[in-house]
Amino acid sequence: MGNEAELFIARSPYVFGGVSGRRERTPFSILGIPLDMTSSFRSGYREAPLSIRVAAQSLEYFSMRFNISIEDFLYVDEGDVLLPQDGVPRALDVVREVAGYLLGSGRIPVFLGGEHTLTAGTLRAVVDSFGRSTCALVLDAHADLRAEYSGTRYSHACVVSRLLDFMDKDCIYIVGVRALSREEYEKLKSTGIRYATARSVKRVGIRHLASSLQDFINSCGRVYLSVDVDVFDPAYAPGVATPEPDGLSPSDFFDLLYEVVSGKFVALDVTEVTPPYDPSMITSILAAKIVIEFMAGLYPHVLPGRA
Ligand SMILES: [Mn+2]
Repeated sequence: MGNEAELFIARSPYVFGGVSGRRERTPFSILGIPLDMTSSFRSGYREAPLSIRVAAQSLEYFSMRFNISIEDFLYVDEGDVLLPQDGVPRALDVVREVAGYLLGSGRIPVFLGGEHTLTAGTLRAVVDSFGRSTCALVLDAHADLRAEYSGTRYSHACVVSRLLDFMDKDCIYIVGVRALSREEYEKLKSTGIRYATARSVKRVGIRHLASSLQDFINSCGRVYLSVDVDVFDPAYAPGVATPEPDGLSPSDFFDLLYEVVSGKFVALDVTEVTPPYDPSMITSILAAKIVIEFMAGLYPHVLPGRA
């Protein structure tokens, strides 16, 4: 990159899976965003981008689901955003600028969090690039609909409220939700944001949910996929800041991704991995698998002909 945005990126001595591809051969750019400022319970997100990069080394690059090997095209690991430490709004400005630079260069960014709050910066850059018809498909145990939490509007408990600052409620769909206050539940219903609870995912099944998501995606210009890994049951993803029982399984997620991924997807984030609470690394390994399957699923759709 040759831009002032580069001033806000620190190269990492470790790259995702130990390998970084050639820019002209891949549309994908991996960017670490070690934002770690507002956890309401336990923290350590700043270590997640590194941990996910290391975890990727244990995984195969061939996806059986998609019959695609990402080894054939790889990705560029850009490094980590250098975050200013004078508050979340300033950090989000920098995140927005760096994400905007990648999008402006035609890249498909894959953001490694960091706390979920970062989505308010990355998604803003995607809306800057692709306009107000951009949608957010959010996987999260939490509704994140509080106006503020612990005295700040920029808490990881307020992510969807911050998205509503610059997005239409019809452009948001939350999957896997199961942890929210009564006030958030009322707000979820009164705003009319579409959502599928973790319980309903199991009750109606992935195919039924996928067809509902397909209707949503059809109404969107572009789609941003935001995965807060606490959407998974803590049995599968214990290393998160705020674990919440009764969640999705990895199979639920990967089957859903298989059903809905299309050329409308323009970016991914994977947030809330908390390595100090993940001694077996299974949460980081799951996060790395999400990155690999996303790229494998999306790649055939981004070949020539993409609008
Ligand atoms: Mn969450």
